[in-house]
Amino acid sequence: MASSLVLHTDPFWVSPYVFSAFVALKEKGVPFEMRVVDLGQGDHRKEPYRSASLTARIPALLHDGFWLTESNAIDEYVEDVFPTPQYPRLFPVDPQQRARARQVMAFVRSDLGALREERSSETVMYRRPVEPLSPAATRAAAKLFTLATALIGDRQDTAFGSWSIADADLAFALQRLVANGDEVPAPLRAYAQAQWDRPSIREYVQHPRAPFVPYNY
Ligand SMILES: N[C@@H](CCC(=O)N[C@@H](CS)C(=O)NCC(=O)O)C(=O)O
Repeated sequence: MASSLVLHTDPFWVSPYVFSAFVALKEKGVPFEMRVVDLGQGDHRKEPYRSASLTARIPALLHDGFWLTESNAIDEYVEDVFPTPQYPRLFPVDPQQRARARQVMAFVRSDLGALREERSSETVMYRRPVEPLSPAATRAAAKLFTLATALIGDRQDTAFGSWSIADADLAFALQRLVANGDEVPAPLRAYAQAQWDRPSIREYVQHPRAPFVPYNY
């Protein structure tokens, strides 16, 4: 029997975390359904979603009755249950590169707070107007550039020699600046744009969106 996969998303498809899980599933080539959770209506805090998800957040993956939240956990789970060689690889094979990819994924989720605040994912997907970067966000951008430059150098295509899900996450972080017309070193800009052209990523970015309505969780 074919397995059943549902990925729960916000209504506007702006979550960088849904983005990562969506790209992971698309890269694996497995069929899945997208189900909208209306965060503006607080549907993530209502039952049964709240208890099933454990964290009352999106994304949540529902796989044959198993619920999982936290996008990096979803990415790793998808890698485990749809393994190579039958399915394409999401993480580097070398343990140190694999660890580095996880490091990058943790970094873009837990660091860069001012940048994530001032260049929110809504500004990336909807091109909403932004103010000049604050000193704190400028420092965060510089930190991101240092990390990305160390990984990409002049290579411009992937961080680890062949594509990994960390590339999608790193490109999203860079697109916070690229899409908003901020200054980004040319090789990083080229890398971020090349990632945006990848079919799995383009499908998420170009998904039709309703006009954005700001909402509080
Ligand atoms: N660390 C989580 C973050 C998920 C997250 O922050 N999701 C937001 C939307 S982008 C959410 O569900 N917010 C609702 C809330 O916190 O009440 C992940 O990587 O999946």
